[in-house]
Amino acid sequence: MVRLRERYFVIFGLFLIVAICVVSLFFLPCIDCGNATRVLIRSALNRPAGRTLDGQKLREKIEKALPPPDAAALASLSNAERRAFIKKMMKFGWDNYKTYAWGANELRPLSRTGHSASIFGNGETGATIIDALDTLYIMELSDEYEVARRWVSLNLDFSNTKGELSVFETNIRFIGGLLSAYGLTNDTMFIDKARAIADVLLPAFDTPTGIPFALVNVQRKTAENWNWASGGASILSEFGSLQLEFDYLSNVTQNRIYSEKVARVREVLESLNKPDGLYPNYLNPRTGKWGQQHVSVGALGDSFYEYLLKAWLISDKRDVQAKKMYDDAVDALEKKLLFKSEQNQLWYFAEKKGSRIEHKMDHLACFVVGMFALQSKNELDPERSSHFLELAEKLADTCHESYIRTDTRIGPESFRFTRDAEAVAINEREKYYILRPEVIEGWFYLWRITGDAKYREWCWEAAVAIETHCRTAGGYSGIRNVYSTNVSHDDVQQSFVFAETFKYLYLVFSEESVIPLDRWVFNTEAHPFPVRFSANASQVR
Ligand code: DMJ
Repeated sequence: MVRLRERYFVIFGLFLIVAICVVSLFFLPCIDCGNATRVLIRSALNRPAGRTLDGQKLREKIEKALPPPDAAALASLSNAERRAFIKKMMKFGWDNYKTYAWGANELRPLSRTGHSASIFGNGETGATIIDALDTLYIMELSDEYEVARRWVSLNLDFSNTKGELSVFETNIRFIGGLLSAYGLTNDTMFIDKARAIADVLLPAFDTPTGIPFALVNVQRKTAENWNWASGGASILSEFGSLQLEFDYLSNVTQNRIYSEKVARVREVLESLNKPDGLYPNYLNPRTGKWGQQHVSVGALGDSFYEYLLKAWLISDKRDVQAKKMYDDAVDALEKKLLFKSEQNQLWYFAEKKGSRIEHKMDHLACFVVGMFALQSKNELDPERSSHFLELAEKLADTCHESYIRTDTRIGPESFRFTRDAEAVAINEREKYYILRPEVIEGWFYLWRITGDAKYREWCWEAAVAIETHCRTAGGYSGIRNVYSTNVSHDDVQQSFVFAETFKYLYLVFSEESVIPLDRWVFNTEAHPFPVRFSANASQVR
């Protein structure tokens, strides 16, 4: 009898110890959250009776529980090691895409499935593969490049795509990516693929003015504009960012049809009256009249300005009309939209809506840093050259401030300037980061052009922040709020992280002879094209 009671005591004691251990897991401090098992136990215990565990949420918790990289160890890496680290980032994102979303446009790294934004229409057209091709090649990830090339050769085909394709996105990512792969390798398969896609886009140009519509329906061969765009208007950054690709395509196919389309767009833009010298973001392709008077160097305007400068550069400075239009446009922008913050005199570009100035700068608008740096390097007039270098450096500093004023050390989608705020997001919906490149892109150009090590260091800090907060077990993801280190991932690995973000980072830690800026011009998706379209593979590195 006594023995039996002792046995009960021992069993009860053991049960108590196990129970205490399990319950104590709830009270450990959160810094110790890097243990997936504990998160699993917590989730399982939290599960309401009779309901299945929410797989998406659980996965998100496990991803969050990945141990952060050792910041001190990363800070002490040599340049060669940093370069190798960026290459590993590229490979990690790529391997996950290949494993979970091969052939889809993009990867959902938490759900581990394919993803397709509406800009790509409704088809499995491998946007990530095309956007990554040239970066894989430049990074000498040869096996990955060969697999990607094979997919393009056997599978890339837009003819079955349903729904509406964005003309701009298809041009900069697909035609741009394929032409750049051709420029780097001389592999003519890429030209055939690029031409087939460009032909799918041609119905967009059938408008009374020649200014293209934004969207093409591949099956119906019809085109239209975004229904949200000011009274059926086309968008400046979209129809203004076709020239580099279409001219290059005409050059390599010996078919003038593509350059004629973009020459017409240039002609119309040149002839229009510009209010105060500014280009509004909306233009009606039927009437040739400007729509809503919204001017910005961020979303809806950005790469139009970039392509004017780059059209001049890629022509080896022969396209003087492009340079004149560029000079006039940026002079007007500077005069009307460049401001300094009240607190610390940070320089920034605001936006204009009608007669109202909105003191907001987009992450996208930080691309002007790279544009002005590139301009300054190529300016024939020394005064203009140093003026635009100063502008580039001041704006680079502002974009840097937008990064270092967050808890994640990654900048938000848009940041504002008011009496109380400086280079920070105010609206909740402007706090996200979707793996965009523009800030790193600007620092890359300034590093190449000035040789000031500060820019390379800023790039490294951004790379470490991306690794810390955007890497999940299934690939890289955007985050919803850069002001919280308790990150919430948006579950999208954007294709441009391969085309742009990883490429610019890799180039920052490479020799200048890898894609030298006097021989290559990057399209707005960071796909390099040879100056005067004449380079070949031997000029890459
Ligand atoms: C890219 O597709 C291009 O850089 C484009 O010009 C703007 N948006 C994305 C990246 O942010």
